[in-house]
Amino acid sequence: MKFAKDFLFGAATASYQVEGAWDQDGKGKTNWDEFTKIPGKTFEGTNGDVAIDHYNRYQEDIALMAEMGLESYRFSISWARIFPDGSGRINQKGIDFYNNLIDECIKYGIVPFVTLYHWDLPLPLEQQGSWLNKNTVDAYLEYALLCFNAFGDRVKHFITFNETVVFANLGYLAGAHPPGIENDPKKYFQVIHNVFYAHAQAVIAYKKLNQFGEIGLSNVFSPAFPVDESADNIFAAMHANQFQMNWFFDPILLGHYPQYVIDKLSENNLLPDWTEQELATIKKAAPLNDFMGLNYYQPMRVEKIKGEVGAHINTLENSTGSPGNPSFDHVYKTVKMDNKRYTKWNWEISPTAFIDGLEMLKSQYGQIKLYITENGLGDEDPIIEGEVCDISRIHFINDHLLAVKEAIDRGVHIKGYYAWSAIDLLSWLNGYKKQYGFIYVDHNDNLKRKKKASFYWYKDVIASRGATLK
Ligand code: BGP
Repeated sequence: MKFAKDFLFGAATASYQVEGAWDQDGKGKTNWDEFTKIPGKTFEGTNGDVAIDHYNRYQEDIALMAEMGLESYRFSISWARIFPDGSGRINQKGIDFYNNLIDECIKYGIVPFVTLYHWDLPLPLEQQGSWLNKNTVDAYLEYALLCFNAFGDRVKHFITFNETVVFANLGYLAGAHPPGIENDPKKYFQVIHNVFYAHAQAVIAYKKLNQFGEIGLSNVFSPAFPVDESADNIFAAMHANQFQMNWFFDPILLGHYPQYVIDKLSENNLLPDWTEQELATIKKAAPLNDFMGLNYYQPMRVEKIKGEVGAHINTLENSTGSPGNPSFDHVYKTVKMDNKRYTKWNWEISPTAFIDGLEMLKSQYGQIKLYITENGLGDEDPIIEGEVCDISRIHFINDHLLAVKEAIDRGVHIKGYYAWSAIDLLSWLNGYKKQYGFIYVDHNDNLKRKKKASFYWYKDVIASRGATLK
């Protein structure tokens, strides 16, 4: 039971969730710097002003990752460190920071896996309409090109965007992320299209540079399954997969949007404003896209709505993923089931659904190259006699890594696994009490780092290439 030598064992973070230093060395403000200051938007008003101060402590953090044997570190670049105004003026100190971070990884033989956009948008762009404004697409291309040119000699894996569905959904349907707009499906679909157009242009631009690296995008992977085998619920799952999966995977991998969703959107006057040239660019980029990143936490169990739609639950704890809400078009709702296991935040734990979903993906898209770019357990870790005993996390990652291996054995082409997260960090809406890391950060003691039980466990998994998984 060993993973291939070129399979990457990694772990991930994102700039806003770890860096802190929100105004240090010329960084511009971002949408999240503002949004988290609005009362009631985050758990106890937590924000990333300091986060875990990775900006100033990255050397210590990378040394710990190296000690764990991490083969690859997925992190994101904060656009506003490099372009404080979103475009135009360049802040050299921002470039220096990422050069140092990349060099530090390479010093230990850790492969840097870089996300260009993990939700923190320079504030001036947010104020000018965010992803609804096509100028943001142009600014993104300028930023992406700078990153390719500045870092592409050492970075051979670029992710253009992280989880479009999440920032579009929470930003324009649930109102829980910036810009905090509720129930506006027209804008929601427009944002997604603009982001995919930006992705396509970035992929084409990257390939022109001949840097001989890989480029792709990370999507949420939350395959939908019917709660039972009734025809209504099988239909509900098909509908959910079309809107939540195909709408996000088809344009990247096949170069066009799924006809089923296009038809539904045009019936309801919700089609994005797109041009033939934009659609042609998306088509042209698809075969150049090297991989798809999958962020898998849980599947969806869905049921067709009959009669009463029911209220939309929008608490901080559940707006990021626990079941119970109707789809925006009121066709189906996600359901918490009695016979399934859930985390403390009501996210289902299901390695089996992971395998089934991967099979589903293979049957639709063939043997595309995949990386699991996020997977992990959000928990409040027990501390016993001073030791962080995150045994539940060990079980979670163990079982999901076994699922990855099983999928590989069944012919799914997976080249790496990134646990979320390398180190405890800020959960966007749920503060610091929702932990994911292999390394604990003590917020009562000067952000001191401490290795958890899972740190030693993952170290053994990596060293044995998975042979120690049970
Ligand atoms: C993903 C995001 C990550 C991370 C993770 C856990 O959607 O890409 O940035 O936050 O979810 O989410 P949460 O912190 O809400 O538990």
